[in-house]
Amino acid sequence: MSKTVQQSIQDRIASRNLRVAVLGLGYVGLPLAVAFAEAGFQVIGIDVDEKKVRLMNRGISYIEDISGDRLQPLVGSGALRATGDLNALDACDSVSICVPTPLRKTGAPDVSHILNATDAIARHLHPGMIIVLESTTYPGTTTEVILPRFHQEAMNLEVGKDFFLCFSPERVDPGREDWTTRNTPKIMGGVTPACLQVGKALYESAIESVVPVSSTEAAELTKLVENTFRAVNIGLANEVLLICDKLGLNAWEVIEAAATKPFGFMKFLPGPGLGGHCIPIDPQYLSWKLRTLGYTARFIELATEINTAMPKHWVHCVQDVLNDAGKPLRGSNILVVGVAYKRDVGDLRESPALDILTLLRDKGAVISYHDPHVSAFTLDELEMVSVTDLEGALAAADCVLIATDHTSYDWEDLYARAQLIVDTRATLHQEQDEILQYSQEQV
Ligand code: SAJ
Repeated sequence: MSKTVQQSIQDRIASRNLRVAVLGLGYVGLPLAVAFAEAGFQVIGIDVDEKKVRLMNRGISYIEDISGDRLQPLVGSGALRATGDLNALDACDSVSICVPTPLRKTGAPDVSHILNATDAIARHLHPGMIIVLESTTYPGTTTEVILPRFHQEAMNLEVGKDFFLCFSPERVDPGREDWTTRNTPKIMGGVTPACLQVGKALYESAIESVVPVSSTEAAELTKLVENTFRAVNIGLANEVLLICDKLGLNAWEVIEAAATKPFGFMKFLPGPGLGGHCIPIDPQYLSWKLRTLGYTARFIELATEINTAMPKHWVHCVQDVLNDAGKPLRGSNILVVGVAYKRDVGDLRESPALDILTLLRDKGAVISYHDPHVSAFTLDELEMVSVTDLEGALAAADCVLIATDHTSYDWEDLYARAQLIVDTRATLHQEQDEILQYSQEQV
């Protein structure tokens, strides 16, 4: 009896006789392509960005998680190559989709990159193909958006029998060394049980632990719950700050004290707001989907309301400390220290520091910034360049606002040089063992 398509593809996975494609070679796709190549597969990376394709084919890594020493041998041996040509999908047996899923200006999901990838794959869909969507998206995308396009293009092929369709959310935290693509447990959901079996067999060959769930919707929601959990708890930490302001207490002292409880508490800290390409975005995918079903995800809406109001809160703090010193905000020199969305990265995406700078500028302040990881950027057509003389800038500033607590700063020295400080990260507090009583003007 001839083998079923599933048996045949699983045998080829076991013998590494499978041509694997990764579509989208960013901070998710490149490490995944390397993981499959290191597991013994022939891998082709596909990206519309010809610069990424060129660098990868020269064995030059543009992603901090992957060193050139790891990439070069894989490219040199031919195990891994990159192309911009989507027709390469014709010769591929599996394709993992790792494309961006941002928000539109309206706040609705932008799945255009997923649609482009889907249409390209549909044109090359053939028996035995495994398709795994990794991009974070709302529950239902795989079965309501991707699957119908495959059926339109290839009516004769049946999902779960002739081809296999799964969702497996990415869990890459750029710059992290302890949890990598290979050792971070990977959720996997299939459109059918056979899809799950095949997708799990493929990913288990390159990733240490694959956690099956009952459907692609469950897998899609799992990822959104992970990051919504963070956004809501960060929102709570920010509300604790607002509560402490009302009570004349220090939020960091209270939260650090609560964190001494060895069980039943997880520490999140107040800050300038919510930045990054994941945490501010992913919950909006979930709340949007629920709104289409006539349900309001109140925790998400409330956390969003609090987190997005934090930049305005901190600008009011600047106005208050200047006012106490008899200075108007208008015309005052305000130096923002750290603009990246979190410490020790150079990523500006959704950074609340940008909102703070815009609010300060709109109120007539003379703004400048320093960030060792961000040399320059454009703020609404205004070219911003990091000051080079930090000491001089600290002395010249009427007020310093600390937005990002890069570990390279000497906070004690910075505090000594600044006239007035608004510290959205309570940096000095983090450096000292015991919990110190802070007067409010230092926060
Ligand atoms: N933030 C706070 N207070 C906190 C923690 C974070 O204000 O207690 C702010 C950060 O400054 C930043 C934003 O929230 O602006 C997001 O910070 P994050 O630590 O969540 O970092 P991300 O955005 O890089 O989140 C990624 C996510 N990884 C994936 O989606 C695969 C997230 O799930 C990880 O938990 C997180 O990294 C991590 O733990 O580093």
